[in-house]
Amino acid sequence: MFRSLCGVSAKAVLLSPLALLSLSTHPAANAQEALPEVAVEQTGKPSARKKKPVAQSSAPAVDEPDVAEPEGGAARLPPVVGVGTRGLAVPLTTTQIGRPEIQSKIPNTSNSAELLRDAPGVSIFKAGGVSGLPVINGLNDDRVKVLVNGMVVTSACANHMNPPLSYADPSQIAYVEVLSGATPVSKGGDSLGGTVIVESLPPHFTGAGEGVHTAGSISAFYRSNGDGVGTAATAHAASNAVSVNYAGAWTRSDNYEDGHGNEVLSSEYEAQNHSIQLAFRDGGDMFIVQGGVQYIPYQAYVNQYMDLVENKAWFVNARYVADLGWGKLDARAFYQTTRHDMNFLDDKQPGDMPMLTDGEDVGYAVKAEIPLSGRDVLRIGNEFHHQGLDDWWPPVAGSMMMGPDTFWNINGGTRDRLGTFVEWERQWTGAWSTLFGVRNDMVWMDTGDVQPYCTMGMMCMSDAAAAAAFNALDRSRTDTNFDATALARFQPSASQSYEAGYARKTRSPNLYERYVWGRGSMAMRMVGWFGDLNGYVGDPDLDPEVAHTASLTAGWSSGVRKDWELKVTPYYTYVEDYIGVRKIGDGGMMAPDVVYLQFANHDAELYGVNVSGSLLLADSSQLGRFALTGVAGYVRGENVDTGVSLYHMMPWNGRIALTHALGGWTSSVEVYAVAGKHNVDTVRNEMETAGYALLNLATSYEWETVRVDLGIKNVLDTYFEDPLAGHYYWASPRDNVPGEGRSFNAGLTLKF
Ligand SMILES: [Cu+2]
Repeated sequence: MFRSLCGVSAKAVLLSPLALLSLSTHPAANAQEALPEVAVEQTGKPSARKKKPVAQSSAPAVDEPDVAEPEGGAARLPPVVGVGTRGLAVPLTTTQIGRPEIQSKIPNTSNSAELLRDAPGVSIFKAGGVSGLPVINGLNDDRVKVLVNGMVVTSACANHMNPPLSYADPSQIAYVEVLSGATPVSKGGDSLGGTVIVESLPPHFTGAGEGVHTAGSISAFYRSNGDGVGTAATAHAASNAVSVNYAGAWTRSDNYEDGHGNEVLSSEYEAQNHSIQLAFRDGGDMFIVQGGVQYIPYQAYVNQYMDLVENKAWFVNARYVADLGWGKLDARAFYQTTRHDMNFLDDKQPGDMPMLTDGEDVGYAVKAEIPLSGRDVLRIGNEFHHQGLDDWWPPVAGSMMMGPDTFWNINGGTRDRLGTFVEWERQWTGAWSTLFGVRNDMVWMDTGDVQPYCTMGMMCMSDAAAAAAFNALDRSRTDTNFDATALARFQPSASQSYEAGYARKTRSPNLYERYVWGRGSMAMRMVGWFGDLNGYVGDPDLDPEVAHTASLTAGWSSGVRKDWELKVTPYYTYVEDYIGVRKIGDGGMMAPDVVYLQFANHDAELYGVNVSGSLLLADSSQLGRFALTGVAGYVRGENVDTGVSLYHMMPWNGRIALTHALGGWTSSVEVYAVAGKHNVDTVRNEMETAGYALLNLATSYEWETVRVDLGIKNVLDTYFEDPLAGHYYWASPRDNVPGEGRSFNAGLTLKF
């Protein structure tokens, strides 16, 4: 019998459909209740409960409450339980997304960032088909800490075409945790907005005396819009002590059509990811080593001058999790290297302009969780991350501008960070708990001499002068950054919880923000991950940005059963030295829409509110469970120095879904609505967008060995422009990128 790759997915199906579909969990609501039992299960010991066949689980889990698993249980915990998975290390603002929800999204998207979209406060900067950039509470991209299996991976591209989440296909992901606002220092560092933790399909071990077990799955999907297809496969073998997992995925899509039936050029892509995981268990200890490769032969960019024409990467990642007498130890080490090639795909323009990047990320993290008493937990940790980057543009034969020399955009750039934290959590009474943490991150950055395409003649003057000035500088920089977090939670009953938090968080500039130097119009337009088609230059004297965030979360529910839930989180963030831009020129007659910008420190403030909730409408053994779930958010961000709106602030947006679940059958009718975007960054010529609403339908049925997903996205084929999609390369005069029109999506998964 197939018992699921990991136990997590089978267990998850036993959960209440309401919990499955609700994205507004507060996982640690019963922090004082026992969690260790779950932890043991998660480290691989299958429990008798999990053997219950999926198809027979017609009785919702809500009717059989499980005290060991507060609100959602196994699927709501990381597949491998390490440090920081309980109590205030999981603040009330956390959204945990389990395998069932992820699985239902696979037919709809190949972009793992889209998996986060339903979490309160999250929106996505549109990039290529698999490379969206997450935003949490208005703070985007590098300001969000993204950990894929604990690895810190940095975009190795001047357009951030290969952000961390682009290295994992949705089909390979088992668990996502999104922390917004005031995050514990144990999960922070070198970020401002929040933390995204993504974990792949976990190891699974057999019980004593069960012998060797094997399992696997193959799946395929089709999307009518863009003729998108994909396949994924998993294979698994396990004994009592050893687990081997393979997970691979391949996907491709042509350009999609908008709601008017027009093809949106430069939106095609193809990608494949493969990984192998080997895990060994000995009692409560586990050692996991994972290796993987990625190959993207092409990914077009609708809002950039360049396209990705090849991205090749591989990684090795090792982790050791141990339950020692004095506490829990969680240690990781990783290496990833990426070769990234940009040029023009057929859509964009003829000709040739190769731009190459070599990036590497190396690091370790050692964290420990030590129970000091029945009430106190101490978490300490030390981590190191090294980023190395070369970014160079070979000369183009016969070109006046692009030659005769190689353009060195970043030559031997390095960014090394050593982080150390200590965090103390105390359960004062049954209702009150607090968490205090401080951390230091030392950041050292440097880079080598640069070179323009040419040094003689009119065409070369700006870049040649800029290179000479840059090479004359002392470019090494050291930042001493301090973060602090304080959280207090008050939970007087199962139906009420309140949490107040303050966090000071610091991010040092990335290598591009500090060290990109070209002043020629072409060189500048090659830099920027904003999708605005403007040109950017760095500033070695940029200071780190420091955010002070205060937030309050109030959650109410009907009690343990959660027949209804409501959670509201208002927040305010003041950012000292926010890395924004100042205008240094424009495109003039030649390119009237383009502005040239230099990264610059300003003060900024952001504030907003996130709301989420669910409501059980009906629950009958014949008709199943009907529920409403909803999420809404608003953010406003402003440059305090100038009063101008920050770039890409998501206007009021929300989704409400009517869900139904009966046995293995789940369905939803969803309306997603976005208000018009009228607060725009006028310095960048950001354009306004109109409000819109989209209707989405989805249904799925899961038998023991077969799962079918059917859905229609944008049922009414509505034309819309996503407020964070940026500017359409093809539009003249300048315009927004059109969103995807209707798509019929289907997916099939076979398990064996
Ligand atoms: Cu690129």
